[in-house]
Amino acid sequence: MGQSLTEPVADAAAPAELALIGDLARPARLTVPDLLAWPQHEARVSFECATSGVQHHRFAGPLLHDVLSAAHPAFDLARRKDRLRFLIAVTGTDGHHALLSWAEIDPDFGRAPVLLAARVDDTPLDRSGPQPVLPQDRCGARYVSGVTAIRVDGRYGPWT
Ligand SMILES: Nc1nc2c(c(=O)[nH]1)N[C@H]1C(S)=C(S)[C@@H](COP(=O)(O)O)O[C@H]1N2
Ligand SMILES: [Mo]
Repeated sequence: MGQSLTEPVADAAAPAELALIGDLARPARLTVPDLLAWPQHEARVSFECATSGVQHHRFAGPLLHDVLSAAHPAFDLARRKDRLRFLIAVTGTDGHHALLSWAEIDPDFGRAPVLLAARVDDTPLDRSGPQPVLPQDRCGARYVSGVTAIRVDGRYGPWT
């Protein structure tokens, strides 16, 4: 079957878009250039891949915590215990999927300096999409490339 001319087709020249969705008062669609609006951080990291060995990269971009906080997660910022139920689910173009917890990146808890990279080794990620950078991860599996969606989810428990 041929492709219909009226069907929307992904435009390879268009900047990749990331959807911030879930339990957010201000869900958003962001491009990689949009990520330059937040304070930029740099991280030199190495991580191991089971198939390709140790990789070394220099990433730059905002803190994931800053980007997600601007989308106003549905918790009371003044109440620390309220945040502990929230998960962050990151999805890539190919369906690769990884979870973080909110507490992991929260300055009051795990304080992991996780970036949402806009640039790797001086190459902008405008076309491929942003990439989470987890300097404390020994393995590279959560460096999801080509992120299309980040879902903040606070529906976890308590179950009775
Ligand atoms: N979208 C996507 N991102 C991904 C993966 C994947 O399969 N899909 N594999 C992960 C794994 S297992 C590793 S180790 C790193 C590998 O990074 P590299 O491609 O720079 O070697 O990418 C991670 N990011
Ligand atoms: Mo890997």
